[in-house]
Amino acid sequence: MTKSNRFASIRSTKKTVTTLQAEPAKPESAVVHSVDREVVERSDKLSLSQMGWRAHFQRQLAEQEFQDGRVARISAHHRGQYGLLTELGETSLAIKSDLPPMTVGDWLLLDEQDRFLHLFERDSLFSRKAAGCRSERQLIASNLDWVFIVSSLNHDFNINRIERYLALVNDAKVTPVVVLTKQDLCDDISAYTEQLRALDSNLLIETVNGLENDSVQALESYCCMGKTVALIGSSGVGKSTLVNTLLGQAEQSTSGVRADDSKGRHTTTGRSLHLMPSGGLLLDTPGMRELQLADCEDGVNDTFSELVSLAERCRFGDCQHQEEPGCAVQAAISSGNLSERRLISYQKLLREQALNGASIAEKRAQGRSQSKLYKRIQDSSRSNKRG
Ligand SMILES: Nc1nc2c(ncn2[C@@H]2O[C@H](COP(=O)(O)OP(=O)(O)OP(=O)(O)O)[C@@H](O)[C@H]2O)c(=O)[nH]1
Ligand SMILES: [Mg+2]
Ligand SMILES: [Zn+2]
Repeated sequence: MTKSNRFASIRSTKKTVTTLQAEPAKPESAVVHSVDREVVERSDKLSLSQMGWRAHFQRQLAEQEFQDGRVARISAHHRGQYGLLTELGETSLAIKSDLPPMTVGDWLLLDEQDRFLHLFERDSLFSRKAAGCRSERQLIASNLDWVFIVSSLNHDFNINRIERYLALVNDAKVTPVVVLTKQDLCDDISAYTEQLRALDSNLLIETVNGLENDSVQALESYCCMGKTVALIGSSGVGKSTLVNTLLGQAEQSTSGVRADDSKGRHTTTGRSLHLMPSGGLLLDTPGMRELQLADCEDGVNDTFSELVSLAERCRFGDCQHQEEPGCAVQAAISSGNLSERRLISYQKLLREQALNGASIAEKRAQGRSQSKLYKRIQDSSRSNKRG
C-alpha cells in the first residue's frame, strides 16, 4: 500500500512530539527505551462521525465521565505500535504490556498527554485462534458495520462455504452482505441468487463486476460516511479487485495486500483502515481471510435459525434429527420444507466449530500444566540452592 492510498490526502508534515512512557524492560536486551510518537498533520482531518463514532460509544463516554480525554480509533496494528486516528490527525500508541489486547477498529480514550486511558466496549469483534502454542485468541477486527462475503458467480460458488462465512459474521455480531463478483462472466445470475434466497429470504445480496466502477456503485450505500466495512471470501473471488475499485485506485496488488511501510520505519502486519471516496472506512486485514470457525455456536445457530426453531419442536430435547420418533426436522425434510443439505451443513459446522474450539481449550489446559511443571522445577531448584 502506498502513502497516497492511505487516507489519501495526508500532508506529510510530520513532527515528533512528547515521549510516551518507557516500554517495560525486555528480558533479553534489557534496553529500556523511550518511544517517539509521530503526529502526522492532515490537511483533511476526519470528524469522529467520519471515523465511525456512534451512539454506542457516546453513551459509554457519558457514563465514564471523562473530563479531558481524547477519543481515538485504531487504524493500523504495526509490530510495536498502534496507528491511531483522532480528530486532530493521525498519531500512534506504543504497544506495552499494560494495555489491554486491542485491534484495528477499536475505539479508545487518551489523556491530555496522549496516554491510554480506556478501551471502549466493542459492538462487534472478529477473533481467531492464535497461531502457535499461544492459547489466547488473536483479535482481528472490531466495530464493523458490514462484512462483504465475497463469492464469484462461477464454479467457485459454494453455498456451504457461504454458510460457513455467514456463521462467522453472525457470531461476530456484524451484518453480512453477500457480494457476488464476476457478473460480467455469468449468464444465469438467478441460479446463484436463488440458492442464497433459500438460505434466508432477508439475506442482503449484491452482484457486481468488481473491475467496473459503475457496477460497484451498488455497494455505495453500505460504504457511506462513518460506516466500517470488511471483506472475507476465498482466494481468487475478487476481493483485492473490489478493494481497488472501492478505494478508487488500483494500488493494491491483486495477489495480496502490500505492507504499508511508506516511511520505511515500522514493519506493519498490514492491518489497516482505508478511507473510501464514498466516505466509508474499509478495514482490510490479512487475518480476516484466514478466519476459522471456532467457538461460534451462536453464529451457527443464528445462521440456521429456521432449523433451530424446528428442532425445538422435536419430541426429544436431545434429538439428533436422525431416525428418532417425533423429529420435526426430519418431518420438514420429508415434506420438502427443509433441504437435507441444510441439516448436513448445520451439523457439520456445529462439529467444526466445537472441534476448533476444543483444541483451544486443550492448549489452555496444556499451557496450565506446563507452567505448573516449570514452577515445580523452579521451586525445587530454589530449595536445593537454599538447602
Ligand atoms: N471478469 C471479472 N474478473 C474479475 C472480477 N473480479 C475479479 N476478477 C479477476 O479475478 C482474479 C482474482 O481476483 P483477485 O481480486 O486477485 O482475487 P482475491 O479474492 O483478492 O484473491 P486472493 O488474494 O488470492 O484471496 C483477477 O484476475 C481479477 O482481475 C470481476 O468482477 N469480473
Ligand atoms: Mg487478494
Ligand atoms: Zn429432531
